[in-house]
Amino acid sequence: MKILLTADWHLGKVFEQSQVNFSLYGEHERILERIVKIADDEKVDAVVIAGDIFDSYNPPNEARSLFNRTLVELSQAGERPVIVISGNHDSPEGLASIKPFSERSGIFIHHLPGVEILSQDYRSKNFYARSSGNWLNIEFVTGETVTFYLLPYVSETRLNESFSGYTLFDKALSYNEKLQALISEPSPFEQDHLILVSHIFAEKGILGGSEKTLILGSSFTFEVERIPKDFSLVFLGHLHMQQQIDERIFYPGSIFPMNVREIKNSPAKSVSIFELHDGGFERHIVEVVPGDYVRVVSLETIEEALRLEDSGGLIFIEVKSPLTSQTGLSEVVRKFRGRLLGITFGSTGDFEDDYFGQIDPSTLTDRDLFTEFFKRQTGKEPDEELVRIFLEILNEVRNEAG
Ligand SMILES: [Mn+2]
Repeated sequence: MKILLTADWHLGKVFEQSQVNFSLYGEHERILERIVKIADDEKVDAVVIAGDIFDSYNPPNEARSLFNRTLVELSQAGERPVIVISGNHDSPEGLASIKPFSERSGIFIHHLPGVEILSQDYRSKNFYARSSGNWLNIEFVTGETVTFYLLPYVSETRLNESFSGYTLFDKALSYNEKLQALISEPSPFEQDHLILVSHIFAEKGILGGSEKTLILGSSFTFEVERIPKDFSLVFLGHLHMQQQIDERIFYPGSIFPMNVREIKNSPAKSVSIFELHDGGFERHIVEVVPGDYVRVVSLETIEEALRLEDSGGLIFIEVKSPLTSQTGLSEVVRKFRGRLLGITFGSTGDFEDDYFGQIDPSTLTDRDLFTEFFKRQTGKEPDEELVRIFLEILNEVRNEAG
């Protein structure tokens, strides 16, 4: 059995710190087409998408359409199971809104733990799927069976809500212990392969550079020794660098670098393909973005940018001197039209001293938090009117929430 693993699509994303507001939509569209082609060429039996489908709770409509279209293509008219969980960037209810249609097309979305995955069993020519709580069991006509334990990202508050009255939950348990209790329940199915799918920051994992901090109760990471040995494979989303944590735990990484630091850390992006057989598996990765397609160049002056060789890919330019020539800038913008992710002057576009990494956000005022966030997203200071409107809306929301 062959499974394609991907995660962290972040559809609807605008490249961070890009003063030119570079939307990644066009890139995403091409990459997802490539992923569909890889799934078909490799003849994979199932596809798993491990969270952060969208970049925000309210993604643009074009991002939603792209997601829906891609799901339909991946599912091969309901003959290939496609499994989706929500990540910390996804609105669980937003993802769940297509469930009434998707579950009748062999597309299985798990948006919150504790909610039943399927409202009814699903049968196609190729496979039979049924669920029990967070467990999804798939039996192929070849006789091979796989059970997934799907653990979508969930905040501690939401976790406590979805399990109020659940005897497993001792309120005094830490978040790490609660997740461990959940995944330690025995599978109600019989299967050849048992796979855990989640969206979490595993201990020892390496950050790509644009992941939003996950606070798991009092800790930032999930201790991987808590994962029961019964799982032969663990498929994770959240970390944007493709990596293997130990012999059975894998992150496929994001499908595109989303800020300067991620380009510097790992410009190449891929999906992972697992071939499962009796007593083991093999994995190989297939590139969806080559390492030389996206680059950051650091220059002394804007004039140097005009002499740069054009590689045909995307470029982020950091100019060390301040902007002196408006004409030079327009010429650079013209030269790289459609492929200039951003350009900074007088400093690097990369926040070497990660503001949020060094300061406890809870000690900041709403104004400072918003200003920092805005600078991070757009590379410039918000104007006073925007800050005022933001604070006004924030107060309204707080008052409504009572
Ligand atoms: Mn992510």
